[in-house]
Amino acid sequence: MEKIHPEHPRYQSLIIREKMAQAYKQGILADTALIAHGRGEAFDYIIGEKTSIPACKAIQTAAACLILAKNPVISVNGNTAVLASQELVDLARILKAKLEISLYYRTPSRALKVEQLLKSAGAEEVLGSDKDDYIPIKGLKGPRSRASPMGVHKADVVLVPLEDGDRVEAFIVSGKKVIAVDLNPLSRTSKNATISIVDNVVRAIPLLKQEIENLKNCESKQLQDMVKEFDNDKNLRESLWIVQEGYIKDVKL
Ligand code: PTJ
Repeated sequence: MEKIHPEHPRYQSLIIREKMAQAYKQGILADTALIAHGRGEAFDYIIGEKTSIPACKAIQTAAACLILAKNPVISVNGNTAVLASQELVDLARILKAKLEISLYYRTPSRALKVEQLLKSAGAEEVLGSDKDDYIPIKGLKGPRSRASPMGVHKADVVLVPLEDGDRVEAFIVSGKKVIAVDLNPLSRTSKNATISIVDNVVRAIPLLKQEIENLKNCESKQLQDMVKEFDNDKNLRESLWIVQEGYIKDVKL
């Protein structure tokens, strides 16, 4: 591997790319995970690799929603485990939320490796391992329908960084609130979620943690109003506008 210099203008992005490549070689990631990451990188590049104002608004609302939740569950796939396991474990601890492995391309070996990553980041309990019982999520088929009876099935709020659109739809149909983190404001995940954070998980999860600390002593009524007033479609339109602006401002016609 060639050394990446900290002076490189896209240093962080290249370091993350390298981390993903290593995780793929270690068998933590599915092969298509790198394609998914590349799509995320493309959107991130266009928005200037920083958290936008609409994303901040969505993060604040998500924090309020998670504080109000009775049974919050954080769903963890391969990409998010590699990019943010420590932050997800911290978030679960602060919220008393459950961590549940959910793999689109599930194999016993990948499930075990994701579990080990979360445990080495300090997680005491990780649901969704191969030892766990499971009940299929209604409306989904195959290994990705798998869900722990103690996890998302019981959840009122599910945090899903990098989720598949079908699962989000199934959660919404079953009456849960879904908080998504997806750099693509046009994805089915973003469009169907209750609150969509259009930002990179590496920035969004630490900001979410910080915002939960900021809001945790607020009155429930204030938090409820924040969630009620949030308009996800409007917020997504604002994020999309930023994607278009990012593109236009860099092209000299
Ligand atoms: O670990 P598994 O088996 O569950 O597989 C995970 C992947 C990501 C491979 C699987 O869920 C998948 O195929 O995802 P998609 O349908 O390609 O969607 C990935 C979405 O995440 C795209 O809309 C990307 O723009 C977005 N994305 C990628 N990297 C990031 C991201 N969003 C936020 N932060 C990122 N770092």
